Amino acid sequence: MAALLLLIAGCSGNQAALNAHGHAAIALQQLIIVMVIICSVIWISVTGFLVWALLRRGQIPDDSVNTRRMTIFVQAAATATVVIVVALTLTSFYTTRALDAPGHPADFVTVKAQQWWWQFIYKDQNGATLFQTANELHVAVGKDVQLELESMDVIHSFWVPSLAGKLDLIPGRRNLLTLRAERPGVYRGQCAEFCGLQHGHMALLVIAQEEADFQRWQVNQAAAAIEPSMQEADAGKTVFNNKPCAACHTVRGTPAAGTSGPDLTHVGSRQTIAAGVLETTRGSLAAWIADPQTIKPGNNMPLVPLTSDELRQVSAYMESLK
Ligand code: HEC
Ligand SMILES: [Cu+2]
Repeated sequence: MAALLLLIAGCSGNQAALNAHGHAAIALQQLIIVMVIICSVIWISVTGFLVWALLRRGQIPDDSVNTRRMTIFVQAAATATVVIVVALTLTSFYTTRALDAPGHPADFVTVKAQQWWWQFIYKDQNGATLFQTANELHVAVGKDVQLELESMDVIHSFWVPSLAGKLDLIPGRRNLLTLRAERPGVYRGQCAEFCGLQHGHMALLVIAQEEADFQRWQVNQAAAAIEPSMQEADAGKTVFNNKPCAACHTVRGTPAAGTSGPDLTHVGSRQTIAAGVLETTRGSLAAWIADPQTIKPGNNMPLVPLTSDELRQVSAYMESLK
């Protein structure tokens, strides 16, 4: 009983296929429920017959009437099996096919998975890049967003269970997934295909916002980084650009234009850093920059030696990039 309760408890929260808030996830949830109900009914009846047969063992005369009844029963059961299997197959086929049908996407995002973080490139209708961000996808409630899934290295899998089904990101291929959140909220996702050491630390958040909030967010993300107003953060900007940081990271509006790490133009506005490993705070930024390899062993950001003053300044700068 306790185990059952634990299992059911796992079906709530913001990362659960049975707590669906996206059109695709809702369709899949209905499919799961139909399958579970039908299979449960079958399992219970088969077990019931088995128990009945065991209890009545030796009590039913082996005469021609019973043999005929048995034949009819077996034929009926075989027919029912075929009908149910075909019906379930068709239901499953048409449900998943409906999810693949091209909708009328309002927004377009290219998702580039890499060990071990998610790059999100927002594009306009014509495929021109608007801006990019990392590990945090914002969408407008009720609008279809077309995700173009690509991988920079190995196979990853994009799965936000409360919003949609799972789809792989495969090197050299382009997979399309349409996402539509029906309710505002923060939905968690996770890479769902083992992709190396830090696969377990490759999470993402989908933040579904009302249209006006989403527009405001987009305008802010598309803008260049704000100039630090505090002296400490300004000193941090200099440190950032003089150290190897700028070779890997872009901060739009500054000389930093590296592309191998996440775009940091608005890193301070994101809820988490390092693909969901730490909540974004001044302290966690400092901890990450001081020693990324202890926090996420094997990840592609090396330890860059800094003095304690430089660390303080550079983390103030990162935090200021809202
Ligand atoms: C060799 C390239 C490289 C260098 C040099 C580098 N980084 Fe990174 N950085 C990365 C990569 C790759 C990640 C993503 C790691 C992950 O989540 O797996 C990252 C992540 C980050 C993040 C978290 C971003 C997010 O949204 O999750 C911050 C902040 C950051 N780096 C700041 C810095 C600072 C400050 C420096 C210089 C002291 C620096 N980085 C040097 C490659 C680099
Ligand atoms: Cu993975």
